[in-house]
Amino acid sequence: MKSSFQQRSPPQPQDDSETDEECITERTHYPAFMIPDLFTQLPLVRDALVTSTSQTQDETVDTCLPYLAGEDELFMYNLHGVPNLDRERHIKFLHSSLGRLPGRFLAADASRPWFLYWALSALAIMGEDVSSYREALVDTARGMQNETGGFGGGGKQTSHIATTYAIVLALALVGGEDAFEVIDRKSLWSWLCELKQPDGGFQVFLGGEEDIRGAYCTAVIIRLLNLPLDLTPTSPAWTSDGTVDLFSGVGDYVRRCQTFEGGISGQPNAEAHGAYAFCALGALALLGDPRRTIPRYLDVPRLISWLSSRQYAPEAGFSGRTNKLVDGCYSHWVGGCFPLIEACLSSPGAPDQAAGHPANAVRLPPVPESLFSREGLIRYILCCCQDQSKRGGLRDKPGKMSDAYHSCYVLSGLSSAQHQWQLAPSGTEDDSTAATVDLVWTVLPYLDDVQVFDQKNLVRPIHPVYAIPLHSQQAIRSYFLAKEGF
Ligand code: FPP
Ligand code: K
Ligand code: ZN
Repeated sequence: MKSSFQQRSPPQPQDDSETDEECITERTHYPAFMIPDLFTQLPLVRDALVTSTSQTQDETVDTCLPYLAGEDELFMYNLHGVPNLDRERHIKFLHSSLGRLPGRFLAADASRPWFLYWALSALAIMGEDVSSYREALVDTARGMQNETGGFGGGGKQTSHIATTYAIVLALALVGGEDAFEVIDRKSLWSWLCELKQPDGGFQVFLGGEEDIRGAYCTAVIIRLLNLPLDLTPTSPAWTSDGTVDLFSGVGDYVRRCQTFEGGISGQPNAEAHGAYAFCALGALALLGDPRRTIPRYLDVPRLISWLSSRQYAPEAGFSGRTNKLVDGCYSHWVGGCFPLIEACLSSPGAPDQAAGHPANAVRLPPVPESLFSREGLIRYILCCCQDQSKRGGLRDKPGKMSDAYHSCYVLSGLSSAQHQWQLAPSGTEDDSTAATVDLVWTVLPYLDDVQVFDQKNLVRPIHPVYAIPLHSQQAIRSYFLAKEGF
């Protein structure tokens, strides 16, 4: 891949006036030099059957190619054919998304905690200090909390695991005691116990559907807030012998969500989707040392095969499921699975995987290099996912409007592509101890690849499990670890 470049030389100046400094700085783009053919040409082997699926796929390639080939008029491309991350515009877009929103957002009222997390997270990834939002967020979050535990989208709205997860992450992002103390941990814990089901999974709200989002969001909340794992006697999963806790059966629930394709579905016996792959890995990584829990419950080689199939050429971004289109948000949901898997496979002291899933009876080899094309994902993100107009923000693909959701997950994916995480050797075999929960994660910029972006485009690392910066995760967890009782 690296040897095959499209050799395009910059145009030679026609006369003297073309060479003066001013003319060059005014030019809106440079011809791309070093773009591997992989990202500018259709795949060599193509299925001849034309269907509506293949047609929309071809249209998507047509839409993306000019951006990937360095031909968009509004971008300034570097010699690799990659534009800069337009931080200034994205930051402006995200700050204004945290202000008053126009009336058409009324329909999204129940998702207000999400909008807060998405915008704050995107800003934090770009290095912005979001603590100035603390006071406003504390006020807003108070009004979203229900006495019965959990947070809804706003005053008097039903508590939902996803909005609770989003607001907890948002509070972690702004940080500080005032933000942490908003959360009524005792009622939150008893509400989670009500959501816990006898089959190991969680309902997403009382009486609502049970899916893998419930397992991941609950695990994140429990760990960040250092909640007890004990069940209340009124929990649907409670047993009198005291053997069942909030984490019992979660691993088996996740196992039942792995499909024949190798990917993960939202519930057992449904279609594999990238968003749920991230939830599955995240949930398992929070049960204990992910080097043991992931291979114990998942067929890792098949999962890696499915995850890898989500990255397309020439677009180089990820799709969420088989036969669907690339979309910037899967840079996180799918792309974000790789740093965690890579860390599990390559960190020194990784335990013998042969003890895990039967399919792993053959030990997985250590990963010598990236399990996905980081270069490709970075190209898709910087070339195709930036709104290059005044509006700013990041998007699904060219032709789509930018929004806070895509800004958050495109930037999270960029962070995953630019970094490499490692887990310190773990000394204990007991998954339930705090020692395995507080594993030591370290991160470095990813260096073993051709770096197609300029150094100033490096964004902040985000934690491969909690999807917030490491220091924010550590601050909230250590705050609640230091607390006795509720
Ligand atoms: C399909 O959308 C999308 C899904 C089936 C799952 C969406 C779920 C999430 C993005 C997040 C879940 C995680 C948490 C932590 C709450 P589509 O049909 O519009 O898109 P597609 O064509 O790309 O599949
Ligand atoms: K989509
Ligand atoms: Zn999307």
